[in-house]
Amino acid sequence: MTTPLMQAVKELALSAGPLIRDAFLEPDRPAYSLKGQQDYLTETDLAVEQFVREQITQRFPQDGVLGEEGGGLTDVERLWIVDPIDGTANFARNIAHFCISLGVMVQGQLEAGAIYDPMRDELFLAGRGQGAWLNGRRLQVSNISALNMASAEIGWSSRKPVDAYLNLVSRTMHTGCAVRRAGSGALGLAYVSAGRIECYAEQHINAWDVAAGLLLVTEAGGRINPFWANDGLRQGNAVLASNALLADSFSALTQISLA
Ligand code: LIP
Repeated sequence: MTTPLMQAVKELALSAGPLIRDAFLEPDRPAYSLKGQQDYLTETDLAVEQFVREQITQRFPQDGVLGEEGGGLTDVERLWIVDPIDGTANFARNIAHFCISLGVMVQGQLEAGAIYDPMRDELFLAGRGQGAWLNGRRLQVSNISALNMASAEIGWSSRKPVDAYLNLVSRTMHTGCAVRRAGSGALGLAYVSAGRIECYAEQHINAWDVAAGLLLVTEAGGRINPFWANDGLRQGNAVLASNALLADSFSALTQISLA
């Protein structure tokens, strides 16, 4: 069953899709800029966030918006947590692995989330107590129970030291687990919910990268860390999302404690 909030987040994510896709396919696209080391920004990030904000303000004038590019107030009854393009580094470098991510939090609890990959036309949708879905098909995390059969994505950004990241990758690969880094935390979490990988971890990530993805993983039967603790909404936090069978093992490996 789809709730009105799931319907709203789905419609908004899908309506932003053509904006992102057309801009990506635009041959003379303006060059990107950097907000920091390896932290990319494009005009499309700004245009899509502006579009999403306008749609939310029109339809839900009472609601608040926290966006990656424009920030926003967070002490509101209902908050939309917006990443206009997650995987901007890929987008900027003509690598078709990115998405829009929208999560809706009501009184501090995630109620609905959508992640839309406009290049693959894949809509990941979840509602609290309503399950996780991909283009209308119900999702379930994988049932792989051995690390040496597993595949994990471990994200990195310049917000954390390189050695901490390399040590984590080394520890994980020494268990026989395959490690990837694809550059979009939101799609990484969506892939855990779809059973495509067993785990997504990152030593620091922001609320807009993970809001929708964390709900997808829990609604698909996976386990997550308490990302929202210690002011995760405003400061970001470490993130760990895993299938149920390997959650404790990945928690030990990543040293990120689970909820
Ligand atoms: C990105 C995340 C990725 C992280 C990057 C960046 P963006 O989000 O998806 O997991 O490693 O540093 O935060 O900037 O593409 O929205």
